Amino acid sequence: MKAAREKRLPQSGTESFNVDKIRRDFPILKERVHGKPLVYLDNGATSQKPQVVIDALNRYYKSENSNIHRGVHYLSERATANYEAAREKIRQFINAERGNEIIFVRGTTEAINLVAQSYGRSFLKAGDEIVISAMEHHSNIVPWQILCGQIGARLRVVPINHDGEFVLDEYRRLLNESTKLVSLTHVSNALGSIVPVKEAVRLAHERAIPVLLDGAQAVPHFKVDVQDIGCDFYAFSGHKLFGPTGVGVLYGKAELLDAMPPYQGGGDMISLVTFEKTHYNVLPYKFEAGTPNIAGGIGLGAAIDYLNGLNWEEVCAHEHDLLAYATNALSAFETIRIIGTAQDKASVLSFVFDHIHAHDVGTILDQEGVAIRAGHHCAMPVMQRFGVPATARASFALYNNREDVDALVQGIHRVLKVFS
Ligand code: C6P
Repeated sequence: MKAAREKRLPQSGTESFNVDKIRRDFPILKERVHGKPLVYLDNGATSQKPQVVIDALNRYYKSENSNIHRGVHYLSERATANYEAAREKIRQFINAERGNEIIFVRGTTEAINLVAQSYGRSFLKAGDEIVISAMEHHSNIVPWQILCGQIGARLRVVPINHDGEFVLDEYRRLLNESTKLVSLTHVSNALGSIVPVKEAVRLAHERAIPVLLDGAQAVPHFKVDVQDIGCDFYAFSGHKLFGPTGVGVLYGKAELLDAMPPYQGGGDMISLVTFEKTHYNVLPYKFEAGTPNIAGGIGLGAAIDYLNGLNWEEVCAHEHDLLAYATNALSAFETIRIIGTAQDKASVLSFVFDHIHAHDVGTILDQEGVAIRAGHHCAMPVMQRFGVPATARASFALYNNREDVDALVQGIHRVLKVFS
């Protein structure tokens, strides 16, 4: 059993990655919590922000604040230019073909709801099927259930195996002439499993089925190339990518976005309004009704600038090393069961004790300065699949180090002592 588990450990590490230098870029990491140094292992929920992002937000409000796309004055033109520059940075970051394929939204949740309500209500009908997987976040379940209720479509669910891996054969079997949309997570937030999305897209496209990918937990950990993957839509949140809250991205292929009706009506998404008829604006503005989160967009651009200064291969190797180190350490505890042992995993370590509730684990760790998440992680079907009410989840980011894992392990010893 132990040997089998060890075989699945990711290969460990990298020497050259300077995590100490990176840590200095994130001021919050110097904070103390309950008198102890902060050990932040809740990056799946939201990541911390480098000083350059905080500075960009301050700069915007201090010397650039203005509405965009509307004013003819200096500040408005400057804010518009910076906001649109951020869109271009995002385009390059995920290698989208065109800037008008990048829609600013509030986050992953809004991006998926946009596709469900705009694409789904226009192009799907009663009897059609939407395929998701058993490891989706609620944000990639509920919007489709709402759509199914509205139009009479049906949700089909690709199972996951005991390690928490996407079962490709079952997926292949589920695709049929009624399947009209596939929507999959790229990386599971509760298990860390990486879904073979390129192959999933290829199989769906053989049947001309469009694919949306939820990249909320993918983009902070490895380079994503939407053209290489071939997906039709890709959604992610700025706040998990070291950027501000309240801003995120929907990437969509221009020909699909063009064919879709607006999601919301209001300012900026129109080119002409009369009481008889409204002409909509061109992409991407057609989907950006109302004053957007301007500071958020600019802040996300600053986060991408920061990430562009790093070597992604080194980032991946470092996070791989941490995950392997933490997996090894937690595997040594007799009473801990790791939930999610996929071969291909990213930066998430979910675990349960056979006799201690995850919330108690989280509370005691917090007293030690260690921030993890405890609960169902907005992925209740994953908990049901593994027969647990909740897990404790440590999720790593590029600024975490082995000392953070050591602090987690110390904290777990404390948990065991309290419950002994
Ligand atoms: N998961 C977590 O702790 P928003 O809230 O829109 O930024 O992201 C929603 C979302 C969608 N998909 C996945 C895979 C996610 O992980 C999340 C957010 C957080 O795991 C908060 S529940």
